[in-house]
Amino acid sequence: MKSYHVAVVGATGAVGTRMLEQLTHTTLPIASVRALASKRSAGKTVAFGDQSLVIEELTETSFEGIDLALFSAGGSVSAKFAPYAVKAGAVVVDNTSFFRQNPDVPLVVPEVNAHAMDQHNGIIACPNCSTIQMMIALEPIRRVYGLKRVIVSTYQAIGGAGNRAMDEARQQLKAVIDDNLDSTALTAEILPSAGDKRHYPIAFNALPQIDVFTDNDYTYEEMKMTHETKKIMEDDDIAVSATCVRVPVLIGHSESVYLETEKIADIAEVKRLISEFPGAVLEDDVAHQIYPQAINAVGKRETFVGRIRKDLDVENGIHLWCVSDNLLKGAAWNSVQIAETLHERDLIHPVDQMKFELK
Ligand code: NAP
Ligand code: 12T
Repeated sequence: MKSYHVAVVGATGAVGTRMLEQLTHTTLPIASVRALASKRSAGKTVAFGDQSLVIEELTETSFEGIDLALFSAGGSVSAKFAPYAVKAGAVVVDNTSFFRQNPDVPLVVPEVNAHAMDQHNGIIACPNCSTIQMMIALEPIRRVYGLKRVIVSTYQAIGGAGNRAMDEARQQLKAVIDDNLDSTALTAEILPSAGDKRHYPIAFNALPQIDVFTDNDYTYEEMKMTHETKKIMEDDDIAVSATCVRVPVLIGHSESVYLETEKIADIAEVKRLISEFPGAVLEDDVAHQIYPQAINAVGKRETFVGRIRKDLDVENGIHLWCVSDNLLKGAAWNSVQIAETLHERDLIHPVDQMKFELK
């Protein structure tokens, strides 16, 4: 059987370390793993199961002999280096937002649209964490009842913003508790968005900004949910408006989702459809106070769905709550699952024609 030489770009990061961990529990036949990161980390080691991998600095020539490259080192790193990986004959699974809206790049949640990969051009994009878990909750409903409209509010974990954001949050939380500081007295350097001008404390706070603002007063994170839903579900008519909020949770995104179906849905049937959908787990038994919670999703590959109920006024309106480990299904596991699916479909091979420009 074929086995693959795999590279992980951003191997020291919050997502990259989990990619390596997911690769130790994969059906993908692996011949070797190369850990790549910036110059800062070169020569250090990262764990891969009980092995330890020496980190190499990412360069234009890092992909010689590589069949599959998982990228999670930021959009600018993917923009520059993913084309070099494709040129070297690798298939890239990119976890950044850089290629997601490129018409030559499939945007994939394997349970929903694995077929989109069949005609790939060497790069497959992994969607945004908040979009992925919402797709798992909505696709079983959409397939039977159709989907017209979604209004979502997220309660997003700090881990999505990387290791430095998690360190900052831990320090702030500790300072409030141990030193009796008021949250407004804390200093912040990273959140809400490392790339923006002002920074605010997350400890005991809720920040209605993830990523930077676009010119329509929504943030990029919110607009990613809008655009990515349409692309994954292959339907530009689905209306999606999002409000993305960072909360003081380290790992595990939660979302309150309101949706309107085309046909009027039966709630008991919706629960059954979700419970049977791959990657989804129904946790909905309010009589026994059973519903998805972020703390229970940490370390799991599934998306947990509950609090499913009819809108009080709109006949085709449904509310639900969904939770997933944003660093696993939201990033590392969805990327490794894309790789497993590529292998199952025999799609891990060099491309005939280069569609991406080398910079
Ligand atoms: P992180 O913890 O800050 O890790 C960043 C990683 O990128 C580190 O391994 C870092 O290496 C590496 N890196 C940074 N600059 C580099 C360069 N110039 N060349 C090579 N490697 C470089 O961040 P993270 O949370 O893992 O996220 C990484 C990226 O994944 C994000 O920027 C985002 O684009 C994407 N992401 C996507 C999702 C999603 O929703 N699908 C979720 C989270 C993150 P050093 O240790 O050497 O600095
Ligand atoms: N700003 O991959 O900060 O588009 O939680 C994922 C997570 C961007 C992305 C975050 C972000 C992405 C975050």
